[in-house]
Amino acid sequence: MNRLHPDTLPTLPADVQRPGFDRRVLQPGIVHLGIGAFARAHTLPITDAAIAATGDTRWGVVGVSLRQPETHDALAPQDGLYTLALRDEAGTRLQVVGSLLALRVAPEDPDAVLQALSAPATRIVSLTITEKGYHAAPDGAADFLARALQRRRAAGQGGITMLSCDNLPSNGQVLRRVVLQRAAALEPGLDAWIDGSCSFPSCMVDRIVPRTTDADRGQVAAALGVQDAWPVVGEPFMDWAIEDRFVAGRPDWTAGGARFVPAAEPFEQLKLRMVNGSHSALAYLGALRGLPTVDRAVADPALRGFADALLRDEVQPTLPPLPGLDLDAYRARLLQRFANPALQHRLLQIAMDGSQKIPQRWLGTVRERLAAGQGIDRLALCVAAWLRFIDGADEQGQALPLDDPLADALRVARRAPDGGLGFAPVFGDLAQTPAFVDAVQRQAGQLARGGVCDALAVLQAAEAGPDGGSTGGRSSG
Ligand code: CS2
Repeated sequence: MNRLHPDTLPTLPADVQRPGFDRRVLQPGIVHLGIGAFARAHTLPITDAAIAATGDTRWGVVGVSLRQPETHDALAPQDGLYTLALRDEAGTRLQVVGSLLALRVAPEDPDAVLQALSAPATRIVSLTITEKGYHAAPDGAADFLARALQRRRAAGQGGITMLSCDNLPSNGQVLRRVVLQRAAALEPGLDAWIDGSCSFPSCMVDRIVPRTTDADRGQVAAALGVQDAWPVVGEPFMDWAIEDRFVAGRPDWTAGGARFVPAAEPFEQLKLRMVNGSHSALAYLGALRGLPTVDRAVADPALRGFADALLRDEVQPTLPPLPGLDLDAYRARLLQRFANPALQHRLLQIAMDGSQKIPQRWLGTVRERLAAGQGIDRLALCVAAWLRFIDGADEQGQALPLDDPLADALRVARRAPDGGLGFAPVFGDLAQTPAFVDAVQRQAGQLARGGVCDALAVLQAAEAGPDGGSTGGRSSG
């Protein structure tokens, strides 16, 4: 079978969307750090749409892998072309994405990465490096950025925009902090220059993108009639709310469905607490029950009911109002997205890196509710389920992998008398908050006695009780 390549584009079936621009005249204006599945299913196709709609050819993308060579090795023979497959129960829509012009692998050629970042044509550096990528250690993304900005400054170039697209609240501020910290360690005054000439807008990103499987590769090849070694699969839904603070221009991403907003934080809170918060809840509770995927978890009436009530009663009341947003409709649509049977999104993929995800997904909500004297029973069950997950086995005794940068420390913390609640990198001051500790211990006891099923049933019974349950703070009837 032929390979996907510019030369084989004309052979593709007519219903496969192709790049709507001439790739040969595209200039590299964006460097993307962390060119994994998410960026290739979200940021890049939206950039394709912007280039096609405006004819502005300054926004080709150089993709950088910070660790593994696989993406480079798979896409170099395809001249950067790859397929995005958007799937739901209605079917699959295929699109060949054209904005990825070149790939670099940091461990193989760090200088090529620095060259791309400091090239005069580079105006934006976007990042999807996951939650654990935001540190100022001398081998991470912040270090590459600081060293490239040092070169830019020395060469008399202007500033650039650095755009974090990771699932962190105020992700632009988080990125700014680690880049400035790294810069200050490199050269006195570099941090001040960066802060004065560059910008770090925050943004909220949303699209479910499961890890690509061999079965996905087989299906895409069968539909295309050519082999694509590195396609990516996602849901049709997409959202991207970006602060419009770009110091050296930007593509018109609205052409691909993005929106520019004065402040991203309310959108980030909404998305992290609703989408990611319930995702992680389903991941740990579902994995303990031995379920494989998100759609299977929400097909379970007790788990679906739990996720619905968690969002409605405990999460929604903490969210700031957003103009035109109907939270109940958002929640209903979210559960529908989770039910998408064509995604096969593994619970264990979401369960990864819990120590890096849980604070922004659950614990902000917990703190606000406790401060307002409100109940946290469902959030407490989520925390208890995560702690159980650390032990490494589901309720049938099947092994559950603990894939987390703090795995060893978590296993040690789990053996303490408080069962892990004193683990400061995750829980911080909450370990000294009796209302939190009591609520989690109660749910942990329930889990230990009767498992997930019983814990869900007890909460459900409390909700159905005469006082409408103990969680309080319902946003709507
Ligand atoms: C998921 C997210 O893996 C995870 O932790 O919760 O990747 C989620 O699918 C996306 O943020 C949805 O936008």
